[in-house]
Amino acid sequence: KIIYNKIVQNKTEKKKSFAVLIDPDKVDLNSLENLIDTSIKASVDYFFVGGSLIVNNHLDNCIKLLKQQSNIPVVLFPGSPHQLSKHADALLYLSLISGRNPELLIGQHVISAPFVRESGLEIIPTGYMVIDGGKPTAVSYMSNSAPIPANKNEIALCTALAGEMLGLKLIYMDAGSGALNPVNESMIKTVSQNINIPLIIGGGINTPERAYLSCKSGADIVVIGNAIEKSTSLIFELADAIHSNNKVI
Ligand code: 1GP
Repeated sequence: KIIYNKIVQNKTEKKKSFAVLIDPDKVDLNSLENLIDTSIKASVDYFFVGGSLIVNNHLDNCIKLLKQQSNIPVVLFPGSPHQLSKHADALLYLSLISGRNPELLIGQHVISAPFVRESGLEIIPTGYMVIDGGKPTAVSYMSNSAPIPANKNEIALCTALAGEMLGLKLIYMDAGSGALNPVNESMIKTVSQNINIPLIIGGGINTPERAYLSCKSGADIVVIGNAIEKSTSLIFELADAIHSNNKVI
């Protein structure tokens, strides 16, 4: 449990982490080299790899390149059970606990269980919660279930608590890729102050300010995809904003 133990240790030490999200459908291998290089220089903590659809077959090649060119841990964040690669370090084993679609709570897990087990990946059981980010995103459409309203902190809290008590090891609150509004600070505070497992926040975080505030409110890991796809050099400012929390204790 190398990756998970590290995440827990960082939480205990109040160290905030930055995960760069890579959608293998959206990067070509040349721009990926540049992204890896920048991520190393900016001290990025994790690569998360996944997307709502993987329509090309870049997943394996993309992960192999990440592993060849850096020591940054590669964590799969799959949009479907087909998105598996034994070359990664760990798998966020997502159950969509904010939704009421049994397929995404347990159905797909049953079907893919033997393959997941065989992959040899470190499995991290994760309660995945989609929060309304102000516009329809791929995840709300693909999951066929409603997101948690952005102002319903108590629903988010009870969902996260239930996930923790069911034995899940991480909570990931996601406003959806390209969300207009990231998960708001008061919801992050409410949830983070009341659970013991690490909290991941993503979706619509496109400025260093937003990244900083998510951490300050209680996120342990901040995930950023879209903003980086638009400007690789933004990685430096985002990393500074996230890691600057580590100096304030
Ligand atoms: C989406 O949380 C991720 O699942 C990241 O979202 O692409 O908006 O950064 P962005």
